[in-house]
Amino acid sequence: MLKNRVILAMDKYIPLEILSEIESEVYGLKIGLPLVLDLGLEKVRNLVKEVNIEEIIVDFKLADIGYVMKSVVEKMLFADSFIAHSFIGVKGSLDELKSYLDEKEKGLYLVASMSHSGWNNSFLSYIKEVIKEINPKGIVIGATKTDLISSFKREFPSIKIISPGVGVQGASYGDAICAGADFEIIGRSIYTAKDPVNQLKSINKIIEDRVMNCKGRVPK
Ligand code: BMP
Repeated sequence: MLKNRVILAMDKYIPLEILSEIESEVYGLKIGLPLVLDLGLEKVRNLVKEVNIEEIIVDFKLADIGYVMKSVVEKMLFADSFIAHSFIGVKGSLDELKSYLDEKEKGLYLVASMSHSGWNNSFLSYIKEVIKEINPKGIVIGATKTDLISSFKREFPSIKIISPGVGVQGASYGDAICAGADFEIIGRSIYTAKDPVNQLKSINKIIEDRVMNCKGRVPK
């Protein structure tokens, strides 16, 4: 049985009863800014406390000076990891955030290439330099860019790739994993479904079937 490959993007409130049924079907839970603005930090913290999910990732896509990013994450240490942009550079920014998170034993993900069509890849070589220097736990690459996923996997084999853009945004379930991603981030296709639990189960089945058929092509 393939281990869970889905990170549920929670940008909207999902009741605890549903989350409890989902927890064994997902690898991670990604907390979005809209959810925190809707519920307030305290309610999000309490909700997260009640669920048993391997990795809780806070996704505010931090892009600021080190001091301010630290001031944000220190309020959310109930999470296991945090997502920041990489284009902001290292000195006085990501270097400070990374050492703070290391000290707290928390993970950092950096955005490498976004899923939407307007994302400009001209800065890719700079972004790779930043990734090399920071050596984050993982990177975010849109599932709509499978060639990039494969090339990053070859270049940074030990860095986890998490990939959004699946379902509503157009990529097919399993595409990113076949290209070398570790996890697919899926939000609306699950939480707007009439029956999110069964929808997630069907998605997991599709991913499992797809991965069985692409196995030989997954870059080592
Ligand atoms: P959905 O499956 O509903 O399209 O959600 C995708 C999730 O992934 C959202 O939380 C969004 O913030 C995030 N995301 C994305 O869509 N594209 C990116 O390039 C990076 C992201 O983090």
